[in-house]
Amino acid sequence: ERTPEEAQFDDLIAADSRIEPRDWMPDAYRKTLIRQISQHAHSEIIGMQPESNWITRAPSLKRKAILMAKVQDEAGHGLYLYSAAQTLGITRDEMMAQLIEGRARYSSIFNYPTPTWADMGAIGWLVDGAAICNQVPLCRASYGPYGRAMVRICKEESFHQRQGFEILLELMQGTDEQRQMAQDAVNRWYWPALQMFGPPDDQSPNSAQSMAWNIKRFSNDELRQRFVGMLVPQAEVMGVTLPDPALKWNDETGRYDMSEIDWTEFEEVLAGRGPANAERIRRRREAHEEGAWVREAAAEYARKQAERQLA
Ligand code: FAQ
Repeated sequence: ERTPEEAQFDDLIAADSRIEPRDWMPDAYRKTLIRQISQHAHSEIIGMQPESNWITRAPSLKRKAILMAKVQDEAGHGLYLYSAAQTLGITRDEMMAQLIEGRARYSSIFNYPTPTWADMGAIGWLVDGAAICNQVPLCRASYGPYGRAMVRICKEESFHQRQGFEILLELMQGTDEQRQMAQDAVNRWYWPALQMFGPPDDQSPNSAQSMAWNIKRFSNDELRQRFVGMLVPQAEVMGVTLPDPALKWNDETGRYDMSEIDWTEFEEVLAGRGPANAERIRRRREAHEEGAWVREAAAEYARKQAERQLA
């Protein structure tokens, strides 16, 4: 027998309505949202590092300004998402502790280095492109604060994707060396970008329940297919080759055939053994420690303001 609260929750989900922070929700729903939203927030924050690495070295003042604005947008996304997670009863401090102590997940994609300027193009085109494919359906996620945060985030990610495309397009119209640099960056980012969508459907422990709760709307493999479908015509426009000789539209299945993804690499990165995992966490921890005085000053200011209001 369901309690009235349970029945109300089930009815809201069945009607494809929204669950708000004040509503009763099952513990497992709350837990899965805290897991996904905090991982997402951490990804935005850790995701600032591979690109901020290039702000001082971007090839022109215009490119510096654009890149700085993009990295700042990612910080904003992280903050909305931490706020959305906080409505579920976890504190910012708890989430930050999980991240800097290496106990939290964040997207595998941010554990790869950015050795050339073309990496800024490949990240915008492929990483932000994958982010959009994954996140547009999340605008309809059943949890209100998460879905609403996604709307603005997706608008900004679309702009990021275009700026990445434009960087690569310009390189592809340049010298042989520039074309080679762009192709090399696409070669390095393509497979990790496909891994962003998560494990194959038959190995995705969270998918079925998250879809039943209207958090996820499409499976990991469905979104991966949609992403490849978006890339193929754009790659043609730029003249870059997607590094998969088996990639081909299959009329019979109505899907792209593709080579097997290297899931061992994905597992290694998730286990903390990717090329830049240690560096990303170390840098995040240092930034947190260096920022202690800002947090202390803000807390002291808030305390004084509250005192003044009482007086
Ligand atoms: N990396 O059962 P599933 C961005 C974990 S975009 C690391 O399929 P689920 C924008 C998964 O957490 C990137 N871990 O899980 C930007 C689970 O582990 P757990 C962030 C991964 O949740 C661009 C386990 O594997 N976007 O930041 C990954 O149903 C440029 C089993 O997997 C989001 O977070 C992975 N790639 O589906 C910023 C989107 N894939 O928790 C800066 C929101 C899977 O049980 C610069 N998240 N895992 O220990 C989602 O849509 C989902 O959480 C999925 C995974 C699709 C990522």
